[in-house]
Amino acid sequence: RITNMKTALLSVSDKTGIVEFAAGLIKRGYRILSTGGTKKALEQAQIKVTAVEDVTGFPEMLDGRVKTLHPVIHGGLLARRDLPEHMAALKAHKIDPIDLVAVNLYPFKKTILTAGVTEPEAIEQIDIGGPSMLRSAAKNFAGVLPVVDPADYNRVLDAISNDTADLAFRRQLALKVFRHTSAYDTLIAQYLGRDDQNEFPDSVTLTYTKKQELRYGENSHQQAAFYQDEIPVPYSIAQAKQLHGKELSFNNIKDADAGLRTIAEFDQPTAVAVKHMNPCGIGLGDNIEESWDRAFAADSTSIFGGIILLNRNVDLATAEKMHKIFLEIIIAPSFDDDAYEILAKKKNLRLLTVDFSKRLDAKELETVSVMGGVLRQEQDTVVESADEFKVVSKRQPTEQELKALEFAQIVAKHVKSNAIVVATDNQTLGIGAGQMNRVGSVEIAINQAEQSSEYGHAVLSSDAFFPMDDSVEYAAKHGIKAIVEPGGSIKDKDSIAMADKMGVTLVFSGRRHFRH
Ligand code: 93A
Repeated sequence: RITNMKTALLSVSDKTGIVEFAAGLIKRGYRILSTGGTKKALEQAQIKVTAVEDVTGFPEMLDGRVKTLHPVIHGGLLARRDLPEHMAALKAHKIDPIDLVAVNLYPFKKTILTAGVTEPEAIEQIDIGGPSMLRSAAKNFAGVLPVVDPADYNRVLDAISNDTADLAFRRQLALKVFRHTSAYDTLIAQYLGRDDQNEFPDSVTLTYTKKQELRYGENSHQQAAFYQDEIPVPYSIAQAKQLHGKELSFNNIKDADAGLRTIAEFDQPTAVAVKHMNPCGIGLGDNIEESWDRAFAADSTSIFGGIILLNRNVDLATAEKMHKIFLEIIIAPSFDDDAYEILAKKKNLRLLTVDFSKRLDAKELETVSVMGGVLRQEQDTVVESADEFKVVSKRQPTEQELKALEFAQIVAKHVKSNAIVVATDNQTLGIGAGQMNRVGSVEIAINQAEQSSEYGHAVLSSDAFFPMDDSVEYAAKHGIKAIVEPGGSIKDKDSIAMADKMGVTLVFSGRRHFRH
């Protein structure tokens, strides 16, 4: 060693805690090397610092783009302390080993989240020297302490004092560094790829930050955590504001997500009730109370313990009705004070707000995991419209039936396949979800719907084609007058013939909407 002291190199954008850390290191026999801004901050606190440029013999150049990218720095970081040849090389080149590196990076994420930032401005905030030092130190953790997180400063000082900075401790710090630098680079790639025409490049690296640890996963014996996108998606359960109630569970989060996707389809006042990832009741109305009434009446059994989404401010009248039954979650754009007050009487009921004005970002890909990989796809954001429906039966739909067919088809998009939805033009009456045979879903949906006083106006929708004429036959025999399905089966003719035989309307939408 050129000096008989240990050396710490501090170069931080976020200066939180750096003065105390430097003081602590000096107390423990370190000398401090620093870059411009960090050096200045330390000197202002009367801490003795050596400039990196005095060690390298090279000034900071190119507006600071080259500050620490120098063999004197990286040699001091990367030399293996256990190899005499390495140590001899350092000596030959008059390089001092560096024993600790504390670096945090240019605030790239904060920069790209700033409104109106230009790409050149963002690019200037891509840190090169910082990650290089962190990676050198982390690769050589056996000899160097790599510190990326200000929250670790005290732990590190303690470990130095107590001589507990052993290999396991250093390895943990190194792991943290590589997690950090890879997330940092991933975000840069995401930013530069934000308008890439190639949605499916040869490799994808995704990065998320932990939002919260969950009490448990899908079941109580499974541990779990919730990670959120680095760049916040405003209309999402990740960005929902919880005003009241118990912490969201793993299943709550998935159900709420399914509900947010569903209710995003509707502009008029709408209430959606979700159970186990499926809507169990959806009501449209002229106001939110009417929408709630219809969603509740749609299936007043299943809604028990449900997740409720409303796309309008919740008023007192609606709140009083919701208060009467056991619900898990209510999500709305806002709550009137008196409405909130009555709902908040239930200690556990979760009340959340979401920014409905932002709705779905259709560009965002969906990722689902399978063993050994993930599947990515565009979201199913196609808007179903009766304008594109083709009537294939002799009987024509009435105006009201057509509206109901359109509504039912939109809902079917959000029901697990095989999905069958029986509905009027403003209310679901029966939903058959997740059955392995289509006619099974038809039976479930109709049996439920038949209990409704509105059943006389009900139509039926299917998320995928009928493989046989049995579904049309069952529906017609049970009083359904109009049916919509995508069409496209080799046995379409049988279904059309059955519709004509039974005197009901059959409409092809032309588009399948599986959801699993
Ligand atoms: O511009 S850089 O990519 N080039 C460098 O050589 C370099 N060395 C340190 N950025 C570099 N840094 C970064 O500067 C650190 O990661 C840290 O975020 C920041 C500290 O600069 P200052 O001490 O001048 O505030």
